[in-house]
Amino acid sequence: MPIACLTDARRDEALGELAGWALCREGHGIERELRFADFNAAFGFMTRVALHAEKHDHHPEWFNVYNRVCIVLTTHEAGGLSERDVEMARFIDAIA
Ligand code: HBI
Repeated sequence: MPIACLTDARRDEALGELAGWALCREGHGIERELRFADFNAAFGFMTRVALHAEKHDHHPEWFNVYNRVCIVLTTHEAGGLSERDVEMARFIDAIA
């Protein structure tokens, strides 16, 4: 089942709900940088996201150095942003 790309209107609506996220990749992705108390806290966060990603078959593109985690969400199969990215961003915001 192909994954639909968000319409521009839905993308803008979703971004309005996702404080801290910004468009990237020429509008095909969203990104956020998170900072934690230390590396352990950052890695614990990444572990929770990883389990969620596996459960939902939707995985972040991310970079971690010490307490900093930089995340990009995009949907390769849709060639841009999909509802899966919105759902993953909401989950990340809820546990960050
Ligand atoms: N994760 N972010 C993201 N985007 C995808 O398109 C994607 C994924 N995880 C697994 C997945 N697609 C599979 O359905 C295959 O397309 C790799």
